[in-house]
Amino acid sequence: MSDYKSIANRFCIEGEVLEIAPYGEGHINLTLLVTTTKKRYIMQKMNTKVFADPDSLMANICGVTEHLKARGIETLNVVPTKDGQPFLKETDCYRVYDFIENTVTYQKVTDREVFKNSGKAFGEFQNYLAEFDASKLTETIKRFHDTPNRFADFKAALAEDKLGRAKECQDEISFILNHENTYGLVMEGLKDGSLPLRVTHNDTKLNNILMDAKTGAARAVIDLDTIMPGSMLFDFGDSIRFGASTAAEDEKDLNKVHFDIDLFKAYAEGYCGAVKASITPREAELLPYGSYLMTIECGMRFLADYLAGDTYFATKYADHNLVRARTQIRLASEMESQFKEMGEIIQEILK
Ligand code: ADP
Ligand code: GN1
Ligand code: MG
Repeated sequence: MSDYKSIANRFCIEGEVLEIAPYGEGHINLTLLVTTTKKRYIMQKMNTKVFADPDSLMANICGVTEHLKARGIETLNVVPTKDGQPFLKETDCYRVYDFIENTVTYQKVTDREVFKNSGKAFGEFQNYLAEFDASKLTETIKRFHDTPNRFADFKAALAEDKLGRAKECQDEISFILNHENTYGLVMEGLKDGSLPLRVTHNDTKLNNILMDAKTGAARAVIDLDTIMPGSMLFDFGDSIRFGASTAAEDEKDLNKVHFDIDLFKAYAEGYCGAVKASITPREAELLPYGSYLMTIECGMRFLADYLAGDTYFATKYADHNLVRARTQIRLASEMESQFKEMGEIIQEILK
């Protein structure tokens, strides 16, 4: 605590620090809740292994949050250091945000309406980003949702099999290998222009949005680290991957894990309602496939990290990444058999 306290005190925070404690369920940054005599803050040790250029990353965040604030939209408020910098850059990098009070994040959808609200909020967020000058953005992680490239990384981790773990997950490995011919569609569409390149959030899981604790309405989209050019299918798909499931991302009992098409519908109602004016027919057609793609991509990323010795995602126990990979594979395989029904839902909402 005392180290963290001295770090917190290098920022323009109000009051005396009373307590600093780990907070939230993020997989990438170390998130701490700082309580002072006056208010609360979120302090994060930034993951500079994942985000190698923290200066550009924070410039993106400052640019986007200023853009949103100018439009009266609630967003993260970056608390500067006492030297007037947007983050502390030493051996480790830290940043501080105001804690957005009276909000909650969900690790699992408990209420259809809340999920629909999150869809509306992510759709509206997409619209605000469309007004943002993309040339001001740095690509914080190259080829972030380039699924064929993620597949190449997966195969490299498998070939190395550093810890001899491949023998424990042969079925999961086969599933990922056997679906190779389904990975290219979005990247091909972006390349040949049949899908528009937009500015997207790229990490639209439900715990990256703060919902009002009383009303369940969306208050603020957070975790702005991966805002960069991408496809709308990434944002829609990643939300479905995480939220349209009957269980948490790391549920161990696979019998509890199912793709819930009614939750898909709830999210689609919120999201498509918000992007109706800008979504292209091809994007609309691919929303079901995009959901599958983001799910299987995440599954191969978890599995690759398991094979590589858990160096990327934060884990709480030895086979945490394998457990996560299994839920994603289960969901992807259930989605695959429901493309037709999902497509009909989208057409109905957009007509
Ligand atoms: P990661 O990149 O590791 O996912 P996030 O930025 O998403 O880190 O933060 C992790 C969690 O901390 C979020 O899911 C949310 O619950 C909480 N959180 C982050 N920023 C704030 C904030 N400004 N106010 C309230 N809660 C926050
Ligand atoms: C990570 O940062 P967080 O925990 O919101 C990851 C996402 C994955 C997600 C899986 C920068 O999201 O891409 O989909 O875990 N973020 C990064 O839960 O890799
Ligand atoms: Mg997060």
